[in-house]
Amino acid sequence: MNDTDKAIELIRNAKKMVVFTGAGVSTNCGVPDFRGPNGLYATVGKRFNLPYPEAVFDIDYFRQNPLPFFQLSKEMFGEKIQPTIFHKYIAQVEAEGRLSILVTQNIDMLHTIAGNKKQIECHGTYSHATCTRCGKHYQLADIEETMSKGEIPYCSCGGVIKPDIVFFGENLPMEFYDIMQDPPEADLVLAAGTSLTVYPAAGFPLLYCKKKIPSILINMQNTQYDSYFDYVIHEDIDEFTKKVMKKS
Ligand code: CNA
Repeated sequence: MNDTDKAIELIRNAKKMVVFTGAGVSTNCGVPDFRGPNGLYATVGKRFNLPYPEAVFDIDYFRQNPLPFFQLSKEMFGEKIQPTIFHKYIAQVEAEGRLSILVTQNIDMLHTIAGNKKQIECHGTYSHATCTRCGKHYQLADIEETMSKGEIPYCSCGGVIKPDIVFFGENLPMEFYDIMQDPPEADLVLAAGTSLTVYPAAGFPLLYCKKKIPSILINMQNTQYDSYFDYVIHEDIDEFTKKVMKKS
């Protein structure tokens, strides 16, 4: 059996799967990742006149100049953006009672749209937002029209409304630190579409690798942690998922 076949078998037989996802699981539906071959990091700095690419998600920079973030956000939404084969498969794993926990770094809400509930969006989500001046809470629907034009949404107090996503320089949600302390039980960890470079999130799947729980990484490119995983498959995530779902 080759590594792909072994990984497929492990995924099909898992009863308590931990899944950790990154931007690469959403590239096939048109949401660009950061560090992939067509990633935003190569272009975002120039397009939005940023001092460095990460500034678009840096809280200090956002406080001075929120516009680039909202210009970029415009591109992350749209009616055409729908869950992929992989998102749907992970929702199916949960429906079958085989998901221990899904932790996503993604802010695109596609796992939720696909039907996953047992998940931690460790870098937050666009689904709700908060005024940076008075703290008033908003739902996506309140600011969606303004964001879809790439404009800055303002609160009635005059403050900028910021979607509740985690910027560089901000804390992750408490529930993430809780699972880092006490990781849910698992018989398999599957990391997909992530360069495993953003900490502390990337440390989560590695906890299981260190405990010698069977582990799989599906990612188009090499990562600095490939050697931590039992099976590493450098392939498109949806092409791989099709093989998992194929009737054997
Ligand atoms: P990243 O650093 O951009 O890495 C993505 C990885 O996915 C790269 O190594 C690619 O090789 C790989 N990849 C791209 N397409 C595919 C594919 N079709 N199949 C398999 N692998 C693929 O992204 P990370 O998630 O690791 O970095 C964490 C950041 C990115 C988080 O803070 C996210 O919030 C942020 N981000 C999220 C989104 C989103 O929500 N969709 C988009 C862009 C950035």
